[in-house]
Amino acid sequence: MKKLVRKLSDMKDFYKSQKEVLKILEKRNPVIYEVYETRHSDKNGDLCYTTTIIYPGKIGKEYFMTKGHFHKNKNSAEVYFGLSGRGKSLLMDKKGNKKTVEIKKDKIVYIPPDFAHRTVNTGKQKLRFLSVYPSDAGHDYEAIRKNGF
Ligand code: PAN
Ligand code: ZN
Repeated sequence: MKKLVRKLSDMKDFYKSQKEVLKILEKRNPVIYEVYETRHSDKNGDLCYTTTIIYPGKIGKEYFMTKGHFHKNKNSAEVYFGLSGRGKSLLMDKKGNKKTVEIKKDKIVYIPPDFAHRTVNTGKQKLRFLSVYPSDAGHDYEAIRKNGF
């Protein structure tokens, strides 16, 4: 299993208020989320699964959230399964059509192929969810970093 920690300094561009980001970074560098990934191989047909933990909190008016990405391989769908906490998954296709889906304990969120996805912790507790996706899906963060949701 691989552990990834995303602190505010790792994702400053992803937040709207740069003023707020810099103000917080002057004093501290909070952990926004952690990802625990299990990958058996990168082969087509194999699956990857991860647990994401998003901490509660806000940067200005925006809640703590994941960076968000499209899958590089456009044919790759994904399933999220809520473990604890409360939040929203934001989905968006290449034409800009958007959908917001609630995520909480025991709730399944289906992410269709070629939909960007970001998850936001709107609650007071940690938001934890499991995700399952093709091992060769790949992650493309650039479009979201530049244009947001
Ligand atoms: C998830 C995400 C995870 C972190 O496993 O990768 O929640 O979000 P970011 O990758 O946007 O930082 C997933 O959607 N995998 O494909
Ligand atoms: Zn994904």
